[in-house]
Amino acid sequence: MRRSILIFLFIIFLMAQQVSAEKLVVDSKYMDFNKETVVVNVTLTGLKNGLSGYNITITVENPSLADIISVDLPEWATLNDHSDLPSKSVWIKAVDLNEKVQGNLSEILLAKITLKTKRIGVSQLTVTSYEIDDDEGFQIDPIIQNGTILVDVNGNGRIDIGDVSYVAYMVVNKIPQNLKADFNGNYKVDIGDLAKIAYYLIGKIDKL
Ligand SMILES: [Ca+2]
Ligand SMILES: [Ca+2]
Ligand SMILES: [Ca+2]
Repeated sequence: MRRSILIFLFIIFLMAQQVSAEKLVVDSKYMDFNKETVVVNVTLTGLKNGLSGYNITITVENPSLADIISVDLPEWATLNDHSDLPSKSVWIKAVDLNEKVQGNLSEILLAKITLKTKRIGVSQLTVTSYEIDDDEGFQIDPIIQNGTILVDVNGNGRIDIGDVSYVAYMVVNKIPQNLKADFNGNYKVDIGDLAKIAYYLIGKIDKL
């Protein structure tokens, strides 16, 4: 009896830990292919002992889709640096030198990342490494929520039959070619590209 109560309390404890844990969130964004750039926020939620600084790396998993072209840091990040851009990956460092990020905070902006989209498709925007410290010098080990970038024709947030038809029309020259639909990289929109987006739609391939 007593043992089951202990197990029960332990489960409650674990659930409470899960609920109160910090979370590192990379926004997800979708857009139509006429939009050249997109800004993605990277935020940290559920802070308990403030933040002294961070060093995070964000990577575009499908680099043919987009490049990271710039990084904007919030006002609190007086001391900051990032790796050279444009690139498919960027590391960003920031220090809360003036002690603006203190105590209990439900959400704090770490960085705004601007990407330039290159073609139709989908990519994860992944936190590939991180080091984040609170104001007591303890390392924060957040739950990671990676982002997704989706670029399509009709801007409805998914690759669907409308997008496939558009590529089909280009292949048969009913509409002008747009190299943002050149998935196989041979500088023309052809049957290979149509096959690729169609296979993606029906789930035969998992990358576009
Ligand atoms: Ca701080
Ligand atoms: Ca669509
Ligand atoms: Ca092609």
